[in-house]
Amino acid sequence: MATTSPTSPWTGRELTAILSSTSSDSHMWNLTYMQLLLEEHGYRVTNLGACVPTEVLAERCADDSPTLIVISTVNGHGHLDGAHAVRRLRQIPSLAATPTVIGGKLGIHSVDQDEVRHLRDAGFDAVFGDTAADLDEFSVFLRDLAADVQTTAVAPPVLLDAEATFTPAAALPLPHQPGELA
Ligand code: B12
Repeated sequence: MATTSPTSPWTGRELTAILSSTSSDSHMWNLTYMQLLLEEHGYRVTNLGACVPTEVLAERCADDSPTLIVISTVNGHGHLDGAHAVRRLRQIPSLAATPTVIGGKLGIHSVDQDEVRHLRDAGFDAVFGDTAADLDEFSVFLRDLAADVQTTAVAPPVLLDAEATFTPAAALPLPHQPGELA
């Protein structure tokens, strides 16, 4: 089914997301799930897949300048690999403020507040766990972000007074009279 991404009449920006696993994580169904969720929210998703080297993630994000970067991880190393990845992303000036989140099974404990704090300190804007409540919170985050993007006006479009300023090409004086160059 063809889908269109919402764009803002003010910014003309499309909602795009880069979705990636961490460098060590080989699980894939989490990525498929997150891709579908993001698409439901109107994002055009580039899914980089599993075991993505940090430099590949950084390069792709720098090239694409996405609206949002989402790291999904479940193998238990996310609190370490994720922190490493986001520190690298934040070193790139154009990605310093790009909304970037991580979620899934971040360690081997259900929710470890030390890990969450560590990931926030490393540079993530939001950190989510693996429960249904986390998915709900993430959906709220996505809606808020879409609303922000839609209302961040670069400049309102200036509507010209068409009748006063528009001169049809046919009414402009020709540089040469017809037949003059013949
Ligand atoms: C299938 C599977 C595998 C397959 C993966 C095949 C594939 N191509 O994907 C194989 C056999 C390869 C595998 C390997 C390993 N696995 Co495995 N695997 C599983 C299993 C059984 C199911 C995972 C799955 O597909 N779930 C379906 C998806 C849709 O759900 P999900 O992954 O949980 O994602 C949800 C949430 O996490 C959350 N979420 C995820 N990302 C994000 C992001 C955001 C922003 C948000 C909001 C939410 C969110 O939302 C998703 C939808 O609900 C789980 C156990 C389980 N029942 O979960 C273990 C499990 C994930 N594996 C585990 C482990 C340890 C491993 C190995 C390290 C084992 C080993 N010693 O080799 C390796 C990993 C190696 C590596 N380099 O990563 C552990 C992780 C331990 C932990 N974190 O506490 C688990 C939990 C099993 C266990 N109970 O011990 N595994």
